Amino acid sequence: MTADSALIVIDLQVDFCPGGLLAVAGGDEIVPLVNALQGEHASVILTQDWHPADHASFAANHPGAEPFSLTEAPYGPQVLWPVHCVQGTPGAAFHPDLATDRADLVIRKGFRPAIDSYSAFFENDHETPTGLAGYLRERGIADLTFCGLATDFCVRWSAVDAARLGFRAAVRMDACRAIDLDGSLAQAIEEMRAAGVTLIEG
Ligand code: VGL
Ligand code: ZN
Repeated sequence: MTADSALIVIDLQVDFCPGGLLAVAGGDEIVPLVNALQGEHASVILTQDWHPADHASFAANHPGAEPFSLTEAPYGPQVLWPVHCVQGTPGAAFHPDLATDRADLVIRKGFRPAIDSYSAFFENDHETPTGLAGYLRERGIADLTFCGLATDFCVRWSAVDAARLGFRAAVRMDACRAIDLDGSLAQAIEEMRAAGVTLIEG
């Protein structure tokens, strides 16, 4: 363990686990490993997908649109999701078995109604910052390991942005699970590698 290393646990929330509103297959299986990995890092940071009910990423807020269809948002293509992780609902809570006591920071994202936020660093316009990069730099944390849900959306964008911002970025693939929508997992792997993210199979 180095003093400048952080484990960043992405969106390990009830709605992304089996039984939830946007369930990722096997999402709950990673919880014990994620808990164990916390002991290998000086700092632990959790992200929490945290949408208002009128969020623009919900298919239900676009009359006639099907969940998992694509729309053109002002900032680019956007998948329309089933309603999920609505602020204050049980589905937005962390998985009940996730250890949260060691977290130094919980960063919420996706709270602006008009824009989605996959990455822990930027909203989906790729320019509105969440503040996480500044937090890490001020603390001198340079070495980031990502895990959580989902590999091909929020983990992918977080890790790619981290590498582009100059952090050392690794993903523990065995502590992630994917949605895999139209080849999105293969594309995510290719993009993370191209950005210089280290993929650890565990
Ligand atoms: C996520 C879709 C919508 C994720 C969040 O955490 O990967 N995916 N919101
Ligand atoms: Zn979301």
